[in-house]
Amino acid sequence: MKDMRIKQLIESIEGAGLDAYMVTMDPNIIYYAGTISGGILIVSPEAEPFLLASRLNFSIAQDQATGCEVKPYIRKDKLEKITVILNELNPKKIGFDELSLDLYKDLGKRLKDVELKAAPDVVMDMRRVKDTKEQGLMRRAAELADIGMEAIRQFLREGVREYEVAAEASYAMRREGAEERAFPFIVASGLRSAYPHAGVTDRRIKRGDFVTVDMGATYHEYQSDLTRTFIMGVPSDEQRAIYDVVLEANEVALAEIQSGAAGVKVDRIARGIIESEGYGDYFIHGLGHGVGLEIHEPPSLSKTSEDILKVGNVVTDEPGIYIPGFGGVRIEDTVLVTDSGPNRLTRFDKDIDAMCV
Ligand SMILES: [Mn+2]
Repeated sequence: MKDMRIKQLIESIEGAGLDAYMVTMDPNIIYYAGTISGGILIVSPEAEPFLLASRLNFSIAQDQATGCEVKPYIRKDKLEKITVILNELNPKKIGFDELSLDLYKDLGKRLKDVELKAAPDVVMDMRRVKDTKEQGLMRRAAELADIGMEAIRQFLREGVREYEVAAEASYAMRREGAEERAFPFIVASGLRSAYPHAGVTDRRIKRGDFVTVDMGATYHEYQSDLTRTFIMGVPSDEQRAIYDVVLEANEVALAEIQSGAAGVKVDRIARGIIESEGYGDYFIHGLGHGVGLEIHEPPSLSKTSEDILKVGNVVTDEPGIYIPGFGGVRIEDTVLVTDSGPNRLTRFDKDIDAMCV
């Protein structure tokens, strides 16, 4: 019996002019087959879907997978098993989301007169619009991130190290049910706050520092993404000026995260605010990205985005200003597009007074 999502996938495969499709990315296997087993899901309009799972994950795949027949493979016979299933379908054109170069070459040799075509949109398009159940999971993932950020606010003081800050958030979220951190945390203090992707070091936090914390939680495989910049003590005039600009950009952009809005336009509005205050050269990334089973997925809010927002999309709103040798500020929320406008899933405070510790 084919699951609803697999039925829709088959329509997309046909719409893209493909005879079969290989789903290989773990988040896509979760989405279409309902299992965290990984493996390769082979779908075609002509046959029952097959999930090839490694012997190690065969048992979990059998227990969890819906809408497909599960078969095991071992490393040695993986290529052979894929080839046998695909050859029976007699396809001319096979799409895939992602393939290693080795597998791409090996399959190309074995499947004669078959075109292998990268077609990630075929599987990604449906994932953009979150259904009610997914929205509930993402709401909880966002709450867990808020819990982690609150643990940080309680813990932050002069002299603690960045890695201790990260550990506090991680523990607070996991004891409330987060499965895993959504991605490696960023705790960027002092001059390091000028690095958008700073990681975490053993640096001790000092009075006067900006401390940018970028983190998220995973809940039932769904992610959240939350960034706040704390200020250690009383902000200087320049710190306050930068913080105010980023906050204004974040809040004005939030109101624009509406069904029908172009990703490029929402980015432009936030960027315009930062440019008009003279910090345009220091906003060095896009305004936001989609979130779901992956921490970065379509649609995007950026200078080059071709996306139009729809009800059910979940995107981040994360303007930032990064001044080398001085420091930086980023303020990020995870936002759901609803038919009554933007719904901020991460709820943590962002007024400057609430961020001074
Ligand atoms: Mn983000």
